[in-house]
Amino acid sequence: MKSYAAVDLGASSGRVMVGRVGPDGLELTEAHRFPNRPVRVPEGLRWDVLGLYAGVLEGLRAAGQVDSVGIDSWAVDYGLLDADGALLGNPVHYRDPRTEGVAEKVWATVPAEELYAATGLQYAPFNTLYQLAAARSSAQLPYAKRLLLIPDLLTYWLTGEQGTELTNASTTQLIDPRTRDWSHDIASRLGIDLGLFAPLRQPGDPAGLLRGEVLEETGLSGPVPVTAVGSHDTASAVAAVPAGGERFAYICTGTWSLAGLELGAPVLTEESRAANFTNELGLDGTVRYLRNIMGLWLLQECVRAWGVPDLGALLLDASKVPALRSVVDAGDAAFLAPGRMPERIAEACRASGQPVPESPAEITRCILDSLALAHRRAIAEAQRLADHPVDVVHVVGGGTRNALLCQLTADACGLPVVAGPTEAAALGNVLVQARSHGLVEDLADGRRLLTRTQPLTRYEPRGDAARWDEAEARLTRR
Ligand code: ADP
Ligand code: LRH
Repeated sequence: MKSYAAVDLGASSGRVMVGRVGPDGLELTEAHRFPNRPVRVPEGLRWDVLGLYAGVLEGLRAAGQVDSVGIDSWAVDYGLLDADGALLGNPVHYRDPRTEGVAEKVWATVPAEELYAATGLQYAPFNTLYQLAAARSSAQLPYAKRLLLIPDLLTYWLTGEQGTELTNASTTQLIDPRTRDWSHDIASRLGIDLGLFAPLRQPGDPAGLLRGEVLEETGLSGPVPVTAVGSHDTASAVAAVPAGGERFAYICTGTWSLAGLELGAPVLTEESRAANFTNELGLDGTVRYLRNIMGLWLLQECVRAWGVPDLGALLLDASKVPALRSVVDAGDAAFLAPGRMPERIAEACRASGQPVPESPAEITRCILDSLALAHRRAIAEAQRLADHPVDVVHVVGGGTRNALLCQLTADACGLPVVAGPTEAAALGNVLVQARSHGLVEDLADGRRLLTRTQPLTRYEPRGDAARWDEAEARLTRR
């Protein structure tokens, strides 16, 4: 039996989970959970990365003696280090408005079509490439000698060793998904110095040992290795989709909904670009072909505005509101920024000539119907664009605790939904560590282990496709 600490930092909370893996099974327990609250300072929206690191240390102390540690987090964001290896300022949050209008300037040098053909990444204003273009005019960038993506930064603080883990590097928009290496051509045309990045690491590679000070602070006895995992949380979550075979779609539901397919090669067609599908890199040569949907962020922001303490009661009330009265485009980047979410949703309904939801239950229902609709659209389009049909949709992440969302997703997609595991990213993180110790053979073996050991719930579609078609038409005819 081996124990692995999986540090999983989502946009809404961080957790340190312990996975115990042996010949007969896998058991996951939570050692520590802490909120991840972005902070608004005069310069903009920032991550409290020192607070997160403190949460990681506290979590490792609570985890107790482990055989290895792995770290995954949300994508695209980074810290800059100076020549002494010290962090230059708080990492900028991907919802910070500094990238507004930047993409157009980038496209004047490398047209959007060429950028997609070379990197396979969907357009999102926060891709690291656009963040770096926005940072060019900052006073800080000239002092930066190293750029570490968030999980790599925390790994550096834990071990003193620097690297750039590949799955997360693929969200920078500076990686070629065919070669799975840096796109030197794109970087040089945009004046981005790839020397800022530490050498690439593959999931499973060693990433150093916990430093003496860290051992002291956490009460662990060394040596404790840190293992590079799929450090993009979505890469880890997809690795933990308990699917057999290839005919499955997945939705990683949390702050975001990431809906799509696992493929053996990227889809780089112009049609795919126009549909804004991304090709992020996964474990073992796989590609995550998916679309970003605003996800439960919409609900999180409303709950924050309402100060609702009991999500369960709100979801129960929402389940009694008539279905599909009003829907919004849950893929719309207009919902990216924080603030005024109930009003923004109401305004979107009014603008599309639909009834305006008013009570928290009505707005919640509108959000869940809209998410299910966006899930349906993403999965249907992904199958068509990749020519890869599926028979089942796997839902993983925090949204698996929302039975209404899972049922609506099954109804909207017209496919069975298998919900679970909830802590998929942590489980994917554990599986990669277990594999580097020879306890799991490959991706398929890890998935079989999860199917055997994790609680899963199945939702059958309740066939009313025409109602979903009609709701979709309300959004597309605008
Ligand atoms: P992230 O990793 O992006 O921080 P999570 O995967 O932890 O997100 O999912 C968080 C979301 O899960 C919350 O926004 C909430 O909507 C949902 N969730 C968490 N607990 C519950 C619950 N008890 N019932 C319903 N939904 C829940
Ligand atoms: C989910 C996630 C997603 C990215 C976003 C920035 O946590 O990593 O895959 O697109 O954060």
